[in-house]
Amino acid sequence: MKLMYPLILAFFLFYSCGSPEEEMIAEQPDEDGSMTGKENTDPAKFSFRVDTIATGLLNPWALAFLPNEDLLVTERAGQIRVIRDNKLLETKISGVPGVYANGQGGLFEVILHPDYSTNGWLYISYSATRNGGSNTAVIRAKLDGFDLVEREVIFQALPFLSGGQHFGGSMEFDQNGNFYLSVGERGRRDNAQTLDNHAGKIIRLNADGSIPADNPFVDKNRARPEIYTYGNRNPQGMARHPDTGEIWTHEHGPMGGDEINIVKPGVNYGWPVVSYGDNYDGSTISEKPTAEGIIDPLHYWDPSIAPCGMTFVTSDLFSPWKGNLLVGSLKFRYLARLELNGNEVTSEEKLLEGLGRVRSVIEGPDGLIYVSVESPGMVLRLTPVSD
Ligand SMILES: [Ca+2]
Repeated sequence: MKLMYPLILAFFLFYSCGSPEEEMIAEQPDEDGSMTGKENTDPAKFSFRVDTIATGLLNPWALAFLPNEDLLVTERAGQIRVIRDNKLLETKISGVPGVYANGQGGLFEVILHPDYSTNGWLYISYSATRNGGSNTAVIRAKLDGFDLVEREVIFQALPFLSGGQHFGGSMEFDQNGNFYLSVGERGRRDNAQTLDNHAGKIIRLNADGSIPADNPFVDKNRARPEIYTYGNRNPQGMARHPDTGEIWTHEHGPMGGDEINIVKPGVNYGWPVVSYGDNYDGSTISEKPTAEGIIDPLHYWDPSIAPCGMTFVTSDLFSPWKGNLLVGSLKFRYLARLELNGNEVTSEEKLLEGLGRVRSVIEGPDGLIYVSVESPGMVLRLTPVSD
């Protein structure tokens, strides 16, 4: 339990003195892997330090660096906060759209357009509400100081539905400038298999919200033309592969069926026709986990980890992890480091165990890794330490 002691100690240090800058050394596990239960026999060993750079956040969700090095943090209830020089500023961003902050709904991600430095567009996903219902929406806007200006709703998932389940909300751009958004099936599983609604889908748009002419269902009767994939349950993580440029996503499955998939046009990912998981009451969803016409996940978690947030490691500072995939676990409160061989997940190591529900993970422009966690709400930074 070598890892846990410094982690717990750092927690108490933090709360007893209130400093935002408490540091600790999180050492790599013992050779036998007993601390982490990881299965890799040749672990990418090196030490890193964990700095707490902001605390007191309420359900922090996504992180995004601006070119001026300000770090934006969304809070689920509907605020965008700013961390500047490792300090959480009191002033909040104004002009954030009103959100349906109930259940799993609220303010989700903020990302920058790939050409942000020239066009200034930020993309913000959230659950919008109308007539007592809600569904996932995206605005784009520009920052003028602390104000969001030139706001445009570029997408609204339909229909508006009651309840607070499964909004998705993860966003990414591909290398051609196409925009992707995940929308959960809103707790109504059959939505995911019907193309007349946006729930349980990956959406693909041009950067201005218009519909790409080569989307797979643009010519199909009664299909929403924004749909790119279907049969998705509740994806809350999306990342562009640094070499292939493909968009990877993961999704919350039922009990024992969280998945990683690669986003491909027109594909049916199976929910709820097939799943590797079972219903939470133990009943069976599908006798077989695969079926003809449905693409198998490239990885699934059993037990479910409740994945949220995802990034590929590209930083030279983390060279032993280069090409790995980092995924947050809300349920088991750790950061998963997945080693890959092509599209195959070959091993998983658990990092940052026990600190909180890991909501998101990004690489900063400084090459360091930034993580947001809930309960307690804070932002952490991982820095390699040379021995
Ligand atoms: Ca599936």
